[in-house]
Amino acid sequence: MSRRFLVTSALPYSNGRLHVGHVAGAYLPADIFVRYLRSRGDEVRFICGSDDNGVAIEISAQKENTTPAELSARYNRQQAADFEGLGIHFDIYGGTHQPEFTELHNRLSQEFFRTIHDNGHFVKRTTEQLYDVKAGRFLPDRYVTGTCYHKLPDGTPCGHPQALGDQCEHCGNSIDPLKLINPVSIVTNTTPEKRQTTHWFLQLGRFQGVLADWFSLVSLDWRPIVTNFALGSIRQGLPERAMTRDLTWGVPVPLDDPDAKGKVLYVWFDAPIGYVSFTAALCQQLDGDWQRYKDWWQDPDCQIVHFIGEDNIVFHALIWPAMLLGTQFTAKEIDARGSNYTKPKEKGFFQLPSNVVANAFLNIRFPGKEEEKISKSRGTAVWIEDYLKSFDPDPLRYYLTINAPESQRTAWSFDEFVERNNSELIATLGNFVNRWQKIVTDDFGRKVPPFDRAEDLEKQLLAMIDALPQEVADDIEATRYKAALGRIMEAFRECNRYIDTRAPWTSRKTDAGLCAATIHACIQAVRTLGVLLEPFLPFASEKIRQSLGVSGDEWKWPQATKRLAVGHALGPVPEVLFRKLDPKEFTEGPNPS
Ligand code: B3M
Ligand code: ZN
Repeated sequence: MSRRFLVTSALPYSNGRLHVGHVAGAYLPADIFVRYLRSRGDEVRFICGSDDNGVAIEISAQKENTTPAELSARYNRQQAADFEGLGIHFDIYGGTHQPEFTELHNRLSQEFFRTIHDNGHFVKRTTEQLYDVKAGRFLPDRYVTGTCYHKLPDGTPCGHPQALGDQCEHCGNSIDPLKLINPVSIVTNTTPEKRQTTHWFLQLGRFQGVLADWFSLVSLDWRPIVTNFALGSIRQGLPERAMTRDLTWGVPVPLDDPDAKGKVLYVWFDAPIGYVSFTAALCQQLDGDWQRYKDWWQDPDCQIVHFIGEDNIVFHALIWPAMLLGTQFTAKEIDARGSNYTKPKEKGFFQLPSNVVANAFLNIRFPGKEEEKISKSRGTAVWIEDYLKSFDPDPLRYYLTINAPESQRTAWSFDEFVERNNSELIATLGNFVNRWQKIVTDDFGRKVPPFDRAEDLEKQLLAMIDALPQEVADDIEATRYKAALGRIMEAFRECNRYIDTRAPWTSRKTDAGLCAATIHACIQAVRTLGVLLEPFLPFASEKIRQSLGVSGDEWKWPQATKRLAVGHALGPVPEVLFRKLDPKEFTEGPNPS
């Protein structure tokens, strides 16, 4: 039975290049999931694009002495190329302020804002904000840094000296810039003063009960890193949050109100709507009707899955669901529900996500150094653009999956990357695919040999292989990508032990029938494993497919255990699947962007 999925990856800010930490967090796991769904025959739309609005882009443009439009167009193109190079194929790569997308994006974002506004979920408030006298402007969130005022779970102060005006990277809490200790304007490096300005505040507290009830329904299937954070925040109480900003770069506030003049939507208000507006743009391309986005977003039969990094949990698991509920219900209706969530059964309402899959951060370890955080400014990163100049995508996909920060931080280590490439991809996986190639060519003319002489050992091997597609699928469905790939690699180890035992290079002279059955079993094992590898290592999987002479249509999950018939003509001996790496290739140290 085919299912329908809308899968999104967090929209990268278009003010920087992508590094391995981004890829490990929100993009590679999503690509694995999408490739798996497609292989199964499910219907999927895979959506991404750049997050172009907001302060971060404005600040970077100022630093690079250019305009936000130029800066974001440049990085948007670079990011799209990086993803393609890694084999991460989105159905659309939009951008919230790219010329082809702005009109639809602004229209949908403004519609969201107006609907939520008319449903009574905002309170308009004049409050004090930090104002940079020297620059003559208000300082929204990210224009301010200072010392974090939050407490850590053990009750001690966080005290992180470089907390940003919207979020503290150390304790993960969101920040009210007015509460920062010793605030500093990043525009002029001066101490800002407080002045009055008017904004629209989303009343998140109103949604607490409904959100908690929703979590009690879904959270069993979600990663604890997400549910623990979300439920913890709900327990503490969700504070109201301003959804407008004193900025010019962004989506204009769509209200006929003099106080709205010169203001834009908060970037975290319009960014998740980018998922919707890019879906609409894709529907325009595919169906000639952008309104068809509703088939994906407002249909209870479609599952929406967001892939994100751990710092985005609050936005995807709490604020975004509150926004979605706010388009459907008035404030009174939410109040009347108390803490009772029911999934709408009929079409026409925005669906809450079926899953929000977050990964922890990836740290980095340079040879001979301590593990440290990936940092753009310190240059402690592996940039995708640089990586792809010298290396193939599959080894990176492999390492970032087998070492994925699924439940806690892990680190990219150069030595381990090389070691795993050489001992796992080459010595285990590639080796098994290659070991019997010469025999099948020389003795069997590259045709699948007979299986008549098979004994228990062959049957056991293939029984193990036959059970794999379901086991790997169960892991993938439960967002355990690392375990899924680990299982496939364990099967390759088992296959190597099998062929060691059978030693067809000997039996070809002593027992041609058993040799034939051995090679037959190896071919069928690789046929199955090759299909299961596709979501993880699509490039190697494709080479394996060609070497087996199997068509693309037959290279799908449901056919994974369909045997290749005796006499089936294999394709040519596969090209080298993985190149041996030398640790010396990675002697370089930090490389600032
Ligand atoms: N632009 C990525 C980040 O926080 C942020 C994601 C938006 S997803 C709607 O680094
Ligand atoms: Zn903090």
